[in-house]
Amino acid sequence: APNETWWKEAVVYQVYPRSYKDSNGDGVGDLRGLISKLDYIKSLGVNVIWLNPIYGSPNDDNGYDISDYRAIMKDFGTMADFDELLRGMHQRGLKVVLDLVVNHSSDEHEWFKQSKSGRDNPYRDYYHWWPEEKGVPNKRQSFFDVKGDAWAYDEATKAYYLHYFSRKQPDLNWENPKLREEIYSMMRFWFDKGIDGFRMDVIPFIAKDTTFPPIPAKYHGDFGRYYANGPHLHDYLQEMHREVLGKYDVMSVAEGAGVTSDQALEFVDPARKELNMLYHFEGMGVGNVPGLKYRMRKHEGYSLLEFKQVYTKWDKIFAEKGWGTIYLGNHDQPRMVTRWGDDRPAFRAVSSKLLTTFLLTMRGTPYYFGGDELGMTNIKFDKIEDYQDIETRNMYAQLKAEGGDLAQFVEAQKISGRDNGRTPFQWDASANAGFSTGTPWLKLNPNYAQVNAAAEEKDPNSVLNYFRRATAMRRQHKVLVYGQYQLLDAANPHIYAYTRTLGKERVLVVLNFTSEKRRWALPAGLKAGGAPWLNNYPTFAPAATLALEPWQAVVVPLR
Ligand code: ISL
Repeated sequence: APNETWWKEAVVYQVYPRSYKDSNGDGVGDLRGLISKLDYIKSLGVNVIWLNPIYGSPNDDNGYDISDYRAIMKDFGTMADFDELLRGMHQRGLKVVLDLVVNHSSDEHEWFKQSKSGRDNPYRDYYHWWPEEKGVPNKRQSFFDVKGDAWAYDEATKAYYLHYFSRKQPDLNWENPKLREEIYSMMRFWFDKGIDGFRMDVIPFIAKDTTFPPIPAKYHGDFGRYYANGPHLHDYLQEMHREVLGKYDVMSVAEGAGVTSDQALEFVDPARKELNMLYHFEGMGVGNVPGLKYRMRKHEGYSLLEFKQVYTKWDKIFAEKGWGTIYLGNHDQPRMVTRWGDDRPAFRAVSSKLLTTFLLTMRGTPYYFGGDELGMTNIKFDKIEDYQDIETRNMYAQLKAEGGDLAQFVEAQKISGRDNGRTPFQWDASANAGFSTGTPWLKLNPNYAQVNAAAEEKDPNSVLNYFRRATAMRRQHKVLVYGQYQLLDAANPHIYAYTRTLGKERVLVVLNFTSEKRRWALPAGLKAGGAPWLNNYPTFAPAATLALEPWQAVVVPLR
């Protein structure tokens, strides 16, 4: 296939360090804990590790509020620990991708302290300030602020500063070339240490129209879409490529918040020399309740037809140039099995395996969220006090102030709350699932007695061992990486089926996305040709009409 590169063939494994493994008993995962698990990670057959932010941070938003871009968060360890971690990963042939959070910093960053100290301070223009004599600035919505206002008033200098996220996350001013040079130099610092790439947090948001006009009506209050793709965004990304990315053999992936399918190639068309990949939000929007705030999602599920349409549409975008990504969960999302599969005991393992099959048989680089290889599920807290996440807490406070339906909100968070994907990793059946000897920063899912790595290690049919077979399969068959994707039976509301084709090699993927048995007739001209490469049930009988078990997933070569 043309333009082969390591990051297209990689399986990315996402580690949320806070919840992975605690080495010192303070209840917070750390780098030494992670170091102790590198052999486990290697055994999964993944190639790239993406770590959520590990930098100096007061943790208003679990590290997405950075006070020192060149230091390691105290809770996580030291720079010496990081160097050892990086060496340990490279020794095992694993590449390391860090989070780049440069739409905003922490308000405790030295730049902001300076910036805030006076209107004449040389760092003033590192952030977006609106002096009060210009009047009240046009409304911007803050995602994490109780009042929903992205402009916070600063009494001392009589001006407002912008923060799209919490008030402790002031937005950086990319119009300022000095700020941009600081960012590039910081990126070079990490690349010179030897890291292999960046995942770029809300990177489509960095560019702003600094006149801050009213938001055009066509956005219908959809701030995320308005915030994305501001003026000069692509100039900045091209400059970043010239100054940094183009000088190293590294990968880059944009968190594509607010980016539509029409805009995606502007980020990843190689001719433009910007980024390698982007992950879109359209898949995560499937099944959302339209018009409702607070990320309320339907409990009764989602439409598989819509799901298939979205992933098929996005595959097509990168069919000729650029490269896609595929994911079903991360630290901002519920656990994939709860959201897209069926997390009841009878179906948890089998539907986790089906989702794993989907992720590893689509074109585009899979981003697999740590813990999903065990089939970890949503925690579904009953009490709002159990949530630690600033998003959930603030949305609750806001709803309370508005006199909204709090009980409904708590129910909805059982599906959509971000802490569902952040509970500590379930290593074994001992106290605190072997995550920590102290009190974990977030409660563990009580199902760790059954769902844990040690138990699954011993069971050849576990979700864990299935994931290992799936990564091995993808490594072995380039058709699964580079092969063309063709959707079959588009109108079928229960079955997701497709072929992948590369030269003479052709393979069929059939996924029964329901908890019932289903029959599925192969389209005319297709004939299964041999033993399945992967199957989440013990048997598979090739026939003109397949008899599929609940959540059955098969990958079978075609003749
Ligand atoms: O913008 C959104 C909707 O259009 C949000 O979903 C937003 O894009 C998303 O929450 C951004 O997430 C990233 O940046 C946040 C951080 O809290 C998340 O953990 C991170 O993944 C702020 O840095």
